[in-house]
Amino acid sequence: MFATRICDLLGMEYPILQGGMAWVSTAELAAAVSEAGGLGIIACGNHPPDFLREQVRKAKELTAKAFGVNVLLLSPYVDDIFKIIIDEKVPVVTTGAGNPGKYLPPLKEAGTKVIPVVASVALAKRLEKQGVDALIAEGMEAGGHIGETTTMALVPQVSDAVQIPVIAAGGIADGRGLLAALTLGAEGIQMGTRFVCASECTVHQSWKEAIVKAADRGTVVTGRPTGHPVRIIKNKLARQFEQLEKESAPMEEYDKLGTGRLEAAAVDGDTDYGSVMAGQISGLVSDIKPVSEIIQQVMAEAVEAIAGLNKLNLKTG
Ligand code: TUI
Repeated sequence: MFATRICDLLGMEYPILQGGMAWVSTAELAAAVSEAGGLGIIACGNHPPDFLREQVRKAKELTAKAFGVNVLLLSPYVDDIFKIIIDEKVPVVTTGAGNPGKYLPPLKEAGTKVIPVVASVALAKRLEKQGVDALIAEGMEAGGHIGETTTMALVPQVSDAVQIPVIAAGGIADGRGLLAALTLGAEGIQMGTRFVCASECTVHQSWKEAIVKAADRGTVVTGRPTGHPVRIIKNKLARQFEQLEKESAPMEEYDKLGTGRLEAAAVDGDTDYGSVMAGQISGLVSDIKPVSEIIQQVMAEAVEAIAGLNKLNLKTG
């Protein structure tokens, strides 16, 4: 059921990727997702290269299945990170927050599948020409660093513009979202927020609880004037960012306010002044449970959603 080109490409049972979230997507979570039939992804964030090597080796101990690594293209260590990915023969790479074009030749040479996150049709077309294997079209409903277009508008436009498989991301946390994404032309989904609230996720419990508590308007976009908008849970830090915008504060003030805040949320559980990144779909996430249960539930809900559509008697013939 739902076996798309993405499943063949990445050797997965279900067309479900786990988002590569800095400070959240560790080897434990990634291995659990791959073991459960999806594709788990370790995030590099701004961590030094040794962190990645250790995480990749840990994931290899925890699962024999394929997993991926997400590279934040803004990282100061990006060149060394790609060297480790090639050296450790990581099978799949996703990239975020930029254009990975110049890194493609060595990755392709090494046989690594490359799946960049895009927030626009223009970048999607350029990257297809440059030979990437698939694309993740991520809407602004997502948590963390985001583009400007919604998933509903972006996914069909990217899907029409390229031949390679497209994975939808941003605002998806259940089987209805999976079915909707397939309807829009995607061949798989990536979920971030839903997997933060997995038992195997090593992030501080307070971050998970903040998502469970959040309602539909529980997140806000911070840092727009810096050119790097980031969606987080509405908290005291979010209000401080809002104040900077009101004062038209200089860019250095944003950097000063943001430094160390992601670590504070992930490690110390500071949900007041931490950068608790989460998507708009937080309001739909109401429990913390094992990865295998999340994936099985999403697949069952997608089947139910088809039955629901059939009840509408949509047949045109
Ligand atoms: O990368 C993400 N989400 C992230 S990265 C992150 S760590 C961070 N912390 C503080 C500030 C900034 C980052 C937290 N969340 N998602 C993938 C993503 N990529 N979303 C949007 C984009 C994107 C945006 C523009 C991809 C390409 C792009 O193109 C730029 C270009 O050169 O055309």
